[in-house]
Amino acid sequence: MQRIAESELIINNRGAVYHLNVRPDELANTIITVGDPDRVKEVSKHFDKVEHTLQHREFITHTGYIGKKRISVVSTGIGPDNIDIVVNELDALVNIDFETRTIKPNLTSLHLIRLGTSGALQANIPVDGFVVSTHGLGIDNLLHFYRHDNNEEEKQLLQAFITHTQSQDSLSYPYITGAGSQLLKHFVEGYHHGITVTCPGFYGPQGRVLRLGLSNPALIDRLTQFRFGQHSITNFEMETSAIYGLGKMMGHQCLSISAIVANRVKKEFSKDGGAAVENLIKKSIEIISKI
Ligand code: R1P
Ligand code: URA
Repeated sequence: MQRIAESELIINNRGAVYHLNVRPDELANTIITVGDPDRVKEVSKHFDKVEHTLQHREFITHTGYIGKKRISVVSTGIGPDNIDIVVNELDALVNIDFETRTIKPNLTSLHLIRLGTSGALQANIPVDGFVVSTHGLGIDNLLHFYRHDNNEEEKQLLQAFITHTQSQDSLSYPYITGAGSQLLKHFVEGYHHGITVTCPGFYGPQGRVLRLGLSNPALIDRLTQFRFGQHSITNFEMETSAIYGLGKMMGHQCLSISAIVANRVKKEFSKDGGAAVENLIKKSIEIISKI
């Protein structure tokens, strides 16, 4: 079995993985990811017991229990580049033996559930509502650094998206990955479902104009208008496509759930985004603790 060199998988003096500063024994197999480091404690305050509290840079991890269910909550910071770090290190923690630096013969499939915020792209998805991402459609470029493939439905959806948005010339080639089906089925009542577009920025890439002009001002309306069979684009944010893409390639079950803080069609912003996120955490963690 090939040994993974010190320069490729960096393990610190504590025996913990480089960016997350987490050791294999300090991580649960059910992991909630949040963008905002301050949100970690808003999740772990629902734990009956917190076992481990760790931090390095913007990556805070709390691991504990709700009843008998062991759960970790990890902050990712913002964007697909941070997700590259977080998902690779979470996977290494369970699927690479840190002593021998070799891939374990029996791989572990994690449950990775993002609880984040997002902007809605449909008028009927209200501010303060919740969206579960059936697919992560990336207009960032992270997944193109990995060998990846799509099933037939994903290929057709992607082709329809490229034709509809005419996006292949000016943007990075889009990519798409479906949600983890074992998780998706648990989050139905009280959640809207739809395709989530992941952007490599909050302003220009999400069609926001402050002082700079946009290269493709029609893009945001085209996202709203896109249809493929029953599918439409409900929302956009900055992590889902990267979590779904990397997670699926590694054999993990991934789900991204967002509290809608902005509605870009109605030009509304939540009056209390903190309360919306708190409600999302309460409702979702109750379900997560029983899966
Ligand atoms: C932008 O404000 C951030 O909010 C959303 C986006 O994906 C991006 O990370 O998610 P979080 O609230 O989880 O950070
Ligand atoms: N997060 C985003 O990325 N976009 C929004 O509009 C709101 C939250």
